[in-house]
Amino acid sequence: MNENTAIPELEFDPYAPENLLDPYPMHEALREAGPVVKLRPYPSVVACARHEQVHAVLNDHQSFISGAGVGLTNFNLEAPFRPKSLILEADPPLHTQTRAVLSRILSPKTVMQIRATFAAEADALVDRCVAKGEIDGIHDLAQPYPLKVFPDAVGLEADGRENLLLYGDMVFNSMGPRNELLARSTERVAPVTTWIMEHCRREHLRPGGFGDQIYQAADSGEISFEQAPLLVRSFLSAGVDTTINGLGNALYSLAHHPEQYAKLHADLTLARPAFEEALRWESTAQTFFRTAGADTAIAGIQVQKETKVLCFLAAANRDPRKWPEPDRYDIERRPSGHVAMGSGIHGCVGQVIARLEGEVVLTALAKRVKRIDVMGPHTRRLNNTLRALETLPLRLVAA
Ligand code: OVM
Repeated sequence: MNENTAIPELEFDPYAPENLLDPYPMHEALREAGPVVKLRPYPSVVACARHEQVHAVLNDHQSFISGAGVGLTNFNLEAPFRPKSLILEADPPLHTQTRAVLSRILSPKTVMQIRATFAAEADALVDRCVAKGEIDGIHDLAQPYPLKVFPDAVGLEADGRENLLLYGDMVFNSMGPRNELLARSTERVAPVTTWIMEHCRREHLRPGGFGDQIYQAADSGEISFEQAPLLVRSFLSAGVDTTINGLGNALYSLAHHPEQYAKLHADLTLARPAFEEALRWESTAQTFFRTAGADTAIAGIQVQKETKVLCFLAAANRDPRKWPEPDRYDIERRPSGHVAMGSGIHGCVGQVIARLEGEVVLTALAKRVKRIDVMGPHTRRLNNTLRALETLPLRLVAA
């Protein structure tokens, strides 16, 4: 008897454009079908969409490894599209060493040091947006802010930063299937990768910045000099597209919930919770995979070694088993336990920086703007992993 006959199989392709545009009906169907489901278009994958199982998989890094990649491709069976990340696509003990270095650089103490600069940049940018009145929430705010403050903090020169956008798009598309989206974003893979790897070298990094601090860890022997540029690459891969879309999704959430924005405008201490709730409600990273490192089980269902396990973070974040009225964007909900930044040993290492960016941008906005009007339809940039907006026409009504 094949025990896997018990697993419901659904027809959904999570990477089909209609499901990327509006994933929520699919998420509900996947959650309701069972704790573990199969997807007809991806026969070698098992998927979890309920909070309990997504959380359990992410918190069992021994059974569900990252070293075989956190996308659809199993790197034990197929070559990765780039040398593996030393933190994202690694398991202990390697992961433990590299994570220690990055988490020290991206620490709460660092936040104290950069907070004033990050807040001043947010104030200046939001001032310019308010002066314009009508803006594109993505191109005028959500995109330029992280593209300025984070590479500045890493210590990257100003020229060529558009490469970071192209690279992020590519990295997050590469975690899905080899579809049209991946093909289009990899058309320019060679020059973009060359630019990125060149800018991971110490001579391109401002002394004292986050990038240089990785090389300081090599100076002290904590990591090797061969590892340093690949760890800088992790900053450049994960630090920009994620926060751009986190901010974009937060603007979208607030613009479409004027009563929630009014609460934020009246009480600036809601800036952080409003950003957090946007992460739950519109999860920037919709999906991550793990790989069964040995024969194991999820919710009592057998999962064979090397099976890819698709975790629907965004579905877990709207699981009614976990959240009352999950489809409501409610900035007074304290959504602790959401998995938008993962969970367990691989949980977002840059989370304190991401939350700082969210807090200072929403605070700057709420201070100056009494109402946000939606001026027309938004458009989406489809990506195999990210929930991303292309345009978000808004009017900012000054307070
Ligand atoms: C990395 C990396 C790339 C993309 C995402 C990510 C969400 C990490 O290169 O380490 O974390």
